[in-house]
Amino acid sequence: MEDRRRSSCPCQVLPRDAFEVLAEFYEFNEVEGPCLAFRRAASVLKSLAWSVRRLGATEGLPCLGERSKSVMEEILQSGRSFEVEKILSDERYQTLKLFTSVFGVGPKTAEKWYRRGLRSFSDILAEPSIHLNRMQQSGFRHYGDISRAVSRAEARALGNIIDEAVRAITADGAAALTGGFRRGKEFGHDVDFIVTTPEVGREDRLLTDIIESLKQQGILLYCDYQASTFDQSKLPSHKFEAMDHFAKCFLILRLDCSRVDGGLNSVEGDSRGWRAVRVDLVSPPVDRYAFTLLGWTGSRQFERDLRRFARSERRMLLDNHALYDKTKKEFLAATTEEDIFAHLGLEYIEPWQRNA
Ligand code: 8DG
Ligand code: MN
Ligand code: MN
Repeated sequence: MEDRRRSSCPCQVLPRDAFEVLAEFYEFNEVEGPCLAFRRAASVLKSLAWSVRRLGATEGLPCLGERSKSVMEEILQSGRSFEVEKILSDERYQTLKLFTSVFGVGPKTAEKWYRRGLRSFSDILAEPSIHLNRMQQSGFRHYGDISRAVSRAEARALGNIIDEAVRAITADGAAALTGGFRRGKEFGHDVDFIVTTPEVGREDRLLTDIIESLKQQGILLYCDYQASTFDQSKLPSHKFEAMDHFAKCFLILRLDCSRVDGGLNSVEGDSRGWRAVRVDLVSPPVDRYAFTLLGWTGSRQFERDLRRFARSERRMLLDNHALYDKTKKEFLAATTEEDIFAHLGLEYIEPWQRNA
């Protein structure tokens, strides 16, 4: 055993990747505690400027519990983790991972299909009793394109398309890039924008008008529009929930090669002349713009940590809609992200520093 370990390539798996696998395993099994713990551990390692070579070096780092440490120790010693390898070779894990990689397929649907004995995409597509909803149909149709990363040049081209659409509708409207690209990432799984108009109450219409314009241009491949359910009298949510209540839409757009400097980030796409890309748009009332910008810039882990800090250190509730001071029993207004950090008694944190 020892010999085999020593002769194998060291560090086959990075502790961070191992934690991601473990987190996902628990997510598939709907066990939230360890799932979040491993996510947090992965995120702490990601934030380090150095790679861990000795367990001792991790002393003083937050969020590394006993289990994370023992997995890390095994990996540092042998280059692998028995538990992670077991998960990776597990048929159920592999199948759920494959199924949830389709747009519109969450862990519950994936589990249902797995239980029915389905193991591959062709199994699903050949099964007559399976009804795919519209989102899943698009997910399969554009699977190759939307599983491929979106480049910064493609995000910029989409920014121009959304910007043009907004300006054609209202001269004082604006579109702002958010999500991973605002944090400086070079690649993303989608492109996220906030669209606004200075006129409070006009934002719902703005979004439906943009969708109409994209349809007219013949580039709307899929659209899931959700009208606003925002209620300004409600306190910010205690729980971290990724979903917010503003008008928003989850789209698949057709991006033509000719619009992208340097071409598309796809091999077939270039010969076809276009590729499909996932785009998210959210349209808050302008007085909530700063909260939405902060919320949609992410990362999800950063948002979770910031909300936890607000609650436990400041007795304040923060979400994508508002900031509420429980001591003063009042909402704190903000027109910029700087205002929100100031209310929280924090120095401004640049988007590129929010990649937790
Ligand atoms: P990526 O696309 O490059 O993979 O990374 P990302 O840009 O950080 O992730 P994302 O999944 O696009 O989410 C961006 C932010 O948007 C993230 O912090 C969570 C946030 N978000 C909300 N509300 C909602 C919502 O209702 N749906 C989705 N999909 N994301 C939301 O705040
Ligand atoms: Mn994104
Ligand atoms: Mn998104």
